[in-house]
Amino acid sequence: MPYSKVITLEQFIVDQQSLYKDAQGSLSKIFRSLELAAKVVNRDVRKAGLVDILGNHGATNVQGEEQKKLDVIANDVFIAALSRCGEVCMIISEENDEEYYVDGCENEKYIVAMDPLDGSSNIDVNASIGTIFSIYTRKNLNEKPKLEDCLQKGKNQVASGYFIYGSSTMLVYTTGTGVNGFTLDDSIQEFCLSHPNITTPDDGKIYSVNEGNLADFPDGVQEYVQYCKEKDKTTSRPYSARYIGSLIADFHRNLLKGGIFMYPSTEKAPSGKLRLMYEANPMAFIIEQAGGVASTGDGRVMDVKPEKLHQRVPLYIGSKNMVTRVVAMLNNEEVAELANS
Ligand code: AHM
Ligand code: MG
Repeated sequence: MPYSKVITLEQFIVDQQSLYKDAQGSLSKIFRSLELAAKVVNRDVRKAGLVDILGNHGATNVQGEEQKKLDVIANDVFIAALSRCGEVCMIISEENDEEYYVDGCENEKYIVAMDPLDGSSNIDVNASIGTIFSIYTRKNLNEKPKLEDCLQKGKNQVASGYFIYGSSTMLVYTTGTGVNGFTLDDSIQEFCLSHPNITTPDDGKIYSVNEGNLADFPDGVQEYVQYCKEKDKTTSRPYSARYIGSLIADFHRNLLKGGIFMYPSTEKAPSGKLRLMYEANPMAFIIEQAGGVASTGDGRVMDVKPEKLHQRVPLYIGSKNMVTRVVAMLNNEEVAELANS
């Protein structure tokens, strides 16, 4: 394609901004910071095998999980970039115990929640990993920012997205008017629009779940997994099982091709593993904007009122008819005849 036809992320954001008469460019500045940080992390991920930045950092994060060196690097890089943009008053991160207040920005309205390096168990084996982010606004600008400002329902998100450091590096994001994907052109170091207006199929043929835990899943989920494996020509079953253990990579594939990702509750982890603020909500905003569904099994993910920063929720996310079916099975409800689900 001639480069005159290429739309860079920067240009795309400027064009979008001109659609809103009151836009002041604050969100664009935040996106520029996120983009810069992602390029730095991408560079480090690409050379991770070459320099001594692989392996464990030796510390554990607030959830008792081992932090990898790259987790720490990514966390620092994103916090530094977002702090510098002058538009963000608070940052909450999967890697930080507490909320982080940006110096000199206590009057700003934006809050960023992030998982700076999701899928970190995949770092050492060269599989896709990524950064997930979501952006909120503070409700009461007359007061200083405080923890409660962060504990908002996902439906209040102003924007959410993820960078995936995969066979190519991509940004996929939404500001509530559809979902667009940009691929990093390494030669010019620009994210270029490559996947405009992403929509996800209502029916998919892929299911993604850590089946090793099957015996601990709720009965309805076990039944659904069995359903996915049954032979049935009219619904194109059995479906394909695809699970890499990196939410971003599993989600991204299913978003484009159609499918369902599940991280159910288990006896040991009644709320599942994934975090509401850093993983479930941002992905839920994207999937809903792409025509899919995100449920905790008990209701819409984006309707859950967070009670604490690192709260976990069970997650069923992806193609509309697939998620609807597993949620019905979970709740012992009659499954309506859905086209190919
Ligand atoms: P992380 O944020 O510490 O990397 O953990 C989250 C990851 C998700 O990316 C992935 O979906 C999940 O953990 C995989 O968990 P499991 O190994 O239990 O299947
Ligand atoms: Mg994560």
